[in-house]
Amino acid sequence: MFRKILIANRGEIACRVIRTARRLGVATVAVYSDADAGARHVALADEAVRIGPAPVRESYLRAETIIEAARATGAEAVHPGYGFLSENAEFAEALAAAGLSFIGPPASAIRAMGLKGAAKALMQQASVPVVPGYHGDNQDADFLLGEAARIGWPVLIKAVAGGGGKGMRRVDKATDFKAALAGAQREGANAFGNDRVLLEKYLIKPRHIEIQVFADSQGNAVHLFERDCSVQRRHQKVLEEAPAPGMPAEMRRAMGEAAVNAAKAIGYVGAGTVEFIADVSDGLKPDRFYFMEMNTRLQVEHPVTEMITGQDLVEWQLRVAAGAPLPLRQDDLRIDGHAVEARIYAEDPNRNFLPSVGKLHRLRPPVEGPHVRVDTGVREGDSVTPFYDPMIAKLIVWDVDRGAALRRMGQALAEYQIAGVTTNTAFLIALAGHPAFAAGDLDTGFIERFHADLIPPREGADATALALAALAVVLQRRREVQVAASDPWSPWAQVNGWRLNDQGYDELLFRDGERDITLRLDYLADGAIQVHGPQGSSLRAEGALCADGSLEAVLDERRLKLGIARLGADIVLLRPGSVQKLTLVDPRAAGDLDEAGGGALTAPMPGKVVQVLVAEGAMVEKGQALMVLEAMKMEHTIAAPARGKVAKLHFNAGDQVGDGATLIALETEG
Ligand code: MV4
Repeated sequence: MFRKILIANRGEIACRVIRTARRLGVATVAVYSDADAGARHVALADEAVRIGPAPVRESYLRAETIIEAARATGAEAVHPGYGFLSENAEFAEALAAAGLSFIGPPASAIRAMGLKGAAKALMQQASVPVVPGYHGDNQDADFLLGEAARIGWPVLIKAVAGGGGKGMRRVDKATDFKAALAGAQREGANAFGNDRVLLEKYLIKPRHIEIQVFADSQGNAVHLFERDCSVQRRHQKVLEEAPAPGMPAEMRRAMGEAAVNAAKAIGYVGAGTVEFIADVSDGLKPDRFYFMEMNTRLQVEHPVTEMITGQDLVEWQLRVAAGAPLPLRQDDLRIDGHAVEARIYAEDPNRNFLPSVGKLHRLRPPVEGPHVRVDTGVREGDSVTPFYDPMIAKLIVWDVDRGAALRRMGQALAEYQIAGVTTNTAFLIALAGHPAFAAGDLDTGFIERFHADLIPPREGADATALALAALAVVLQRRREVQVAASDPWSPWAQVNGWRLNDQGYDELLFRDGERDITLRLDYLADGAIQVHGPQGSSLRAEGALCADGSLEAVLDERRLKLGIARLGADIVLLRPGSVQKLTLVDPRAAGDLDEAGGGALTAPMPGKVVQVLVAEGAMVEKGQALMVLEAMKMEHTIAAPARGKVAKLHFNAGDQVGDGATLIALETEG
């Protein structure tokens, strides 16, 4: 076994690798960019080396710098994690040239799977089923049209160098073919510097089922069963599970065998994933699965496989890279129970999943145990930055069967408390609890089909939430006054809205989204408050702020405990499965918020304007798309918050914009 390894990655996967290395007595070296100097992976490692500024091109993608760090620290091997340099054949070769081991496959295996067409041809030779189509060298448009007609409509055109859905075009009829071909070629050339395409029969109702494989340098290869990753959004996985719901044993055997053959055909060593697409228009059928691509790395979703097999895949990687044989043979491996993983992201489902950057003011994960695992690279107080993937954590649950695992997932998600950034947890709760998902009615169109159920419009605060927010404000004011006062028992140190010749009362003005809500508070003799809200609601509230940042409250006859975060004027209530933000408006400072609320539309993060969709002077409806920004490699649409007139456009297509820059001045009505 290695004595010391360097982890050429950051975030949760760097932390994940360090955990196993430590357990095996292997010393660890982390690398970090300037943005990550205080990051969790740096704190966990035995030593750490700075590799450059925040942007990945200047840090985590710098092969030379990372190899130099490995040499300088005496590391014997490099674990690449996923993303970054993990599937870079030149990096694997450069390590070998520097006398270092790559904890990953041979460069030749990475290359063999790099181009889709060539990979498909190789797989066909190895008797691995591939989608019917054309993946040859002839790229003549008329020839390809003939091939498409032979395959039968609909046909899918794929850029051979494509990935993540880029350079893909569905074509339903011959007259649409050439325009779609040109589009796929253009996208392939722009994104990957390669305009070659292949054609496939388009599968109407596909499921994404992948097989975890492992091979050692002695020529042994096994599979560790399948994962179902069909629930995706724009080619980003959202929920992953193992085993695949409804998978017949015969199909599992056939897919496992095909995946092992795929690995053997390219001389694979280490952890890999063979992705298949299953045509489920007639349910899961043992002869209706096809090779898609092979990921030559450890994947984000590997923990679900670990949970159902009881194996540590990072330990397997380290052993195999150090030259040891696979720890187990195929017959030693069994599936036990069911595991589900959810990716918790700093993003806003109600704003088309726009990434949400900022400080994690409050971050309380569920309690971990045999049923609940949290893989994360951040702690409370850390920030989600625009430089890296905004994933906060992977939540993995295990139970004896799928139904029990999904209930666990719902509970564990509801326990999560995150304030400071917007997250997708409510969306994940809706997904894990959706009846169609529970029924195993999966395919890659699931999220689109059930969009309305999964992303309901944001709900306004109810009387309970308002009373809790008011109570939190009063308790916090009392605490501040008591801390400040020299004599905490002096009448001047009380927060009770005391007025001469009147019962103590107060008014609080909250802003909830676009709604302003005035609450009247009566201070009762016993220290409680009576909160009078809209529509005649009235609740008696008392309670205490706890040292762990939670609020214990009694509302009339109901006892509640919830997380509370105070971020400037915002009060964030964290109740099981719900996050409610209320902004306390200081009536003396009215106007501040009006400016931010209406009028100016600002850039949510630094980026580039790719499209301006309206002209100055145009009347726009609430929700209408006004501008498209590209930031963090994704497109974000800036929409009108209300009906109004575009008074001024501050930027044109192609302009760079800074975080918070005013993009558009909108004159809203009312
Ligand atoms: C397909 C397909 C239907 N028919 N191929 C999308 C990304 C790439 N890895 C493969 N993809 C697809 N290939 C044929 N012949 C549908 C998809 C597809 C998809 C696949 C897996 C998971 C999510 C998806 C979402 C949309 C389309």
